[in-house]
Amino acid sequence: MTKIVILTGAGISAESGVPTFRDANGLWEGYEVDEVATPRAFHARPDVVHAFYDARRAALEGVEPNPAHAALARLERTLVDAGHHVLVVTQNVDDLHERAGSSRVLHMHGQLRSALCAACGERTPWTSALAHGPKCPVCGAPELRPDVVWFGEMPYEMDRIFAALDEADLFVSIGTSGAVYPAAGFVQYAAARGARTLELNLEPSEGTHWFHEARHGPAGLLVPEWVDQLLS
Ligand code: BV8
Repeated sequence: MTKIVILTGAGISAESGVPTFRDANGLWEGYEVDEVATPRAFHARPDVVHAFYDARRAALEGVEPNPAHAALARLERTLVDAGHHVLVVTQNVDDLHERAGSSRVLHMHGQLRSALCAACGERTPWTSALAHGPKCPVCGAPELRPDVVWFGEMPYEMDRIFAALDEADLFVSIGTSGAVYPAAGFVQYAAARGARTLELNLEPSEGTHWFHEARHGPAGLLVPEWVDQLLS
């Protein structure tokens, strides 16, 4: 039985038309992290932070999964049916993995299509804007925030992620710059516990030297190629 953990970042959604963070014309070009992706920013300027996430949530209406997402869904279907384990740990807040058919997906940095109530802590599926202060459907407080993990906040599902990394035979990192922790440290953690590690990225990431193997090119080409190779 084989256990595979796949970490994905903004690069896997780039060919779907979802902007990455640190590429040219990336999200951080238009905004400073400190303006839109910290609790302090939300407390100081909730309007600016809501506008940033409302625009990204709305943009999800116009994008589709690409061949990289589809290949990972095919990998999960084929291997899980054969009794193996496949887990996608995504830093992305889009729902393209799920829309492509992946079901074993952990969103460690949260999701755009979910609203978190700062008053009662309940989550509600959400596809429209939050800036106008809608009431929490559970407790009624007008305290809904984007259900995403900002800098300085604890990423979600860390226990399940480290449990999967402890057992992984193969750790694959797709479309991430390796700039943000704790995700950027997963490769070292997995390798130290005996996993083979592979990077599939447009260009060498900040942590590329930690990988046993690295292939560089667009995910839409590299990921289907790798899945075909693995399944053959
Ligand atoms: C935490 C929110 C602890 C949602 C995001 C110093 C050292 C170590 C750590 C730190 C430090 N100082 C501060 C920290 C902690 C900090 C951190 O790592 N800072 C960095 C900047 C140094 N981390 C945190 O704060 C995390 N929390 O540590 O909590 C804690 C402990 C106790 C109690 C409480 C807390 C929280 C991190 C999460 C922050 N939230 N996003 C959203 O807005 O989306 S991070 C943001 O950047 C995204 O979520 C994304 O996941 C993340 C990384 O970006 P990537 O996905 O890699 O995207 P990027 O644009 O960078 O790269 C794209 C890549 O794709 C590129 O390499 C490109 O070449 C490639 N590519 C492009 N096109 C393609 C492609 N590849 C293939 N095909 C293509 N077509």
